[in-house]
Amino acid sequence: MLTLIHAPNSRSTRVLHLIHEMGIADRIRLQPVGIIYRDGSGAPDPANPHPEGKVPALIHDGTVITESGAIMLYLTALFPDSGLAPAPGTPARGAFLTWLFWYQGVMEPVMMAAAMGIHHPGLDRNFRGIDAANDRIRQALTRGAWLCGDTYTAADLICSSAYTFFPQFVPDEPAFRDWVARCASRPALAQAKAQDAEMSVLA
Ligand SMILES: N[C@@H](CCC(=O)N[C@@H](CS)C(=O)NCC(=O)O)C(=O)O
Repeated sequence: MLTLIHAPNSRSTRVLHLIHEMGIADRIRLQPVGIIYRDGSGAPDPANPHPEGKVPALIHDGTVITESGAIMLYLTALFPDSGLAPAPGTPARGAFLTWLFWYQGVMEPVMMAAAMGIHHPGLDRNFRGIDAANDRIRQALTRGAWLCGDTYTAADLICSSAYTFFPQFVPDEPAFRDWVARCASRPALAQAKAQDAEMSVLA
């Protein structure tokens, strides 16, 4: 059995979005949990099996998978016909894996630091910064409409989510703005948000 540990309007909404993109909502049980939100509201939930009390977590027959990118990789591999990930062995697969790991290891920390106004030469040397991160995406968008080429994948979903959290970092350039807007207007995202809104009312 597959269970998504989820809190409405949080990082786990990205996984809920992916689930709708993949058309597998009927295969996954949702377990809403409480978390502490960025504004300090909310509370940790003793029923949350995530080892740090965070979301998202995916439980597959008792195995706990955490980290949004790892969950996306796990689900797209488990349901390979869903069309949200290039198949292993294809040229786009390398780009896909790169984007997922780059997002977790570089982009999200860089965005968080920039949003909080944290600057340190060591951080800049290791992670570069928001301009370098934007540049990587900019370069990819000169090669295709989406990060892995001509097809929308989970890489677009997760990388664009950072700009939804922090729209101030979207460069004022048509190709960039258009990519963010196309990612934000996916019907599956609207479905995930509607489900979140329903859950928030019930909470
Ligand atoms: N690196 C993790 C981050 C998970 C994370 O920080 N989730 C937030 C929700 S937006 C959370 O659960 N916060 C509650 C807490 O820190 O206690 C991922 O990408 O899945």
